[in-house]
Amino acid sequence: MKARQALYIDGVWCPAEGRDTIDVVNPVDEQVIGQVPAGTAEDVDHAVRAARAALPAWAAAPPAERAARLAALRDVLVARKDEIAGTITAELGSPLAFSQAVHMGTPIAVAGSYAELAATYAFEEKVGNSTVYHEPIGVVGAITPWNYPLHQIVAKVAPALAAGCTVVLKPAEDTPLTAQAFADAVHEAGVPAGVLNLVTGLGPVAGQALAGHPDVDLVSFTGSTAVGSRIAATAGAAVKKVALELGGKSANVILPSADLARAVNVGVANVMSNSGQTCSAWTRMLVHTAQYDAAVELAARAAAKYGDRIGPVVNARQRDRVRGYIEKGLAEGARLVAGGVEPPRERGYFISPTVFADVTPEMTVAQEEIFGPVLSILRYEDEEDALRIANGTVYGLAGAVWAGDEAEAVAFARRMETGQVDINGGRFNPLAPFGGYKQSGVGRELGVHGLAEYLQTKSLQF
Ligand code: TXE
Repeated sequence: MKARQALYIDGVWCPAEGRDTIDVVNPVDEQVIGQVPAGTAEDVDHAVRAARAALPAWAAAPPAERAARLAALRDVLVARKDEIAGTITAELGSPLAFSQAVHMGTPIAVAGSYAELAATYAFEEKVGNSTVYHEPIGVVGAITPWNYPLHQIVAKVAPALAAGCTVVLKPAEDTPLTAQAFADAVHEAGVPAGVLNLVTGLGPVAGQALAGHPDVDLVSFTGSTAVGSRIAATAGAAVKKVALELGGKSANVILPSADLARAVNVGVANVMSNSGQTCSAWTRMLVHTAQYDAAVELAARAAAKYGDRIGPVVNARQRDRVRGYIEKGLAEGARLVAGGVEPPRERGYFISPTVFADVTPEMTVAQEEIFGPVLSILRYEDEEDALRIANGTVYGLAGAVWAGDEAEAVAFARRMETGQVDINGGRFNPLAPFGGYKQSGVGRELGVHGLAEYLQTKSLQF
C-alpha cells in the first residue's frame, strides 16, 4: 500500500498543519517503505472539532443504521483481507500467513460481533418505575499500539461506533499504514464524515494533545503502563473517563494432572507467536517440581523449532530492550536452554526464540513485561505455591491453567488475580471481555462489556 501524505478528517484526506513526517520501516530489512504526516496539536484539534460536529447525528442514528455500517465495514475488511495483511507484514514484519489468519481474522470477527451487538443491545430498558437509557459517552480519543495494528484499532473503534460515539484515532508511529487502510475501509463502508478521524503522529505530541484535549469525553489507550498511567493522570485532572489496556506477565499454570507435552507445546507457541509482542502472552510457565526437568526439555525443543519463522520484533529500540532483558536474566542466574543474545543481524530486528529455566519469582525476567520471544519457566512445590507465584506480579491481564479435570482447572483459575484465563488451551471468543486486574489496566474490551465502556446511563423516573 502507498503511504498517504495526509490525515483523514471529516471524511476527507487533508494535509497536516506542519511539514514533519514519520518514516515507516520494514523490520525485516530495515528499508523505509513510506512516510506519513506527524500530526500536531492543531491537527488533533481540527479532528476533535470534526468528531464533535458529527456526534449529534451519529448518536441519534437508529442502532440498526450503525449496525449496518459496521457490517459493511466488516465486509470491506474481508474483501481487502490480503491487501491489508500485506501492509501489516510490511510495517510490523510478521509472517504473511500470520497476518492473514490472526492480524486480519481477529478484527474481522470483532467488527462482525459489534455489527450484531449494535443491532441487539438494549440501549433502553425499564427498571421498576424508571426508564434507563444507555447513551454514547461522546467524542472518544483512541490511542493504539503497533503489536496488533488493526485489531487494537477495531477493538476500540467498533464498540465506540456501535455505541453512537465519534472517534479521533492516533495510531502507533510504527504502524500508521494499517491505520490509513482502516480509515479507507471505514470510508468505503459508508460511515458518515467526521465519525472516524485519523491523526498519525508522535505519542508525546499528537497522542498527548488528544489525551489532554478538553473536548474529548473518553480516552481509550492501549500501550505501556508508563504512558497509560500518565494518560490516566491527565484525564483524572479533567474528570474524564479512561479505558486502559496495559502490560502483562501472564502465568501458564500446568497442574500435575495435565497433559504435559500439550500444555508445554501450546504454551511455547503462545509466547513465540507474533514474536512475543502480545500483552496477554503466557510468558511465565509454572511447572510442578516433579515434572520440571521434562517440561524444560520439551520447551527447549519446541522453541528451537521456530527459528526466524516467528519474524523480527518491530524496531531497533524493542530489539535492544528485549536483548537487555535476556542479558539481565543471565546476570541474575537464570539458565538459558534455547536462544539467547546473539550479535545484531546485518539487517532485520530478529531475536531467536529464547527459553530460560531455573527462573525464580523475584527475577526481573519473571516480573517485567519483556515483549519479545522470551519464555521463563518457574518451578512450584504445591498448588498454593503455584497460586502465590501466579499472583505475584503487579500485572493481571491473562493466563492459562491446564489440568486433567476441567473443574480442577476452573477452581484454580477462579483464584487467579487476572482478567482472562484459558482453560486447557482455550479458544478466542470475540464476545468475551478482555482487560486487566491490578496494573494491567482499567476497563474491558470486546463484547457487551467493551460496548459498555463507551456508554453512559441516564434514568428517567415515572
Ligand atoms: O509503547 P507506548 P511502546 C508495552 C511493551 C513494550 C512497551 C513499549 O512492554 O515493550 O510497552 O512500547 C502513544 N501521550 N506495550 O514504546 O509508548 C504511542 O504513540 C499519549 C504493551 O511502543 O506506550 C502509541 O500510539 N500517547 C502493549 C501508544 O501510545 C502516547 C502494546 C503506545 O505506545 C504518549 C504496546 C504520550 N505521552 C506496548 N507516548 C499492550 N498492552 O498491548 C506514547 N504514546
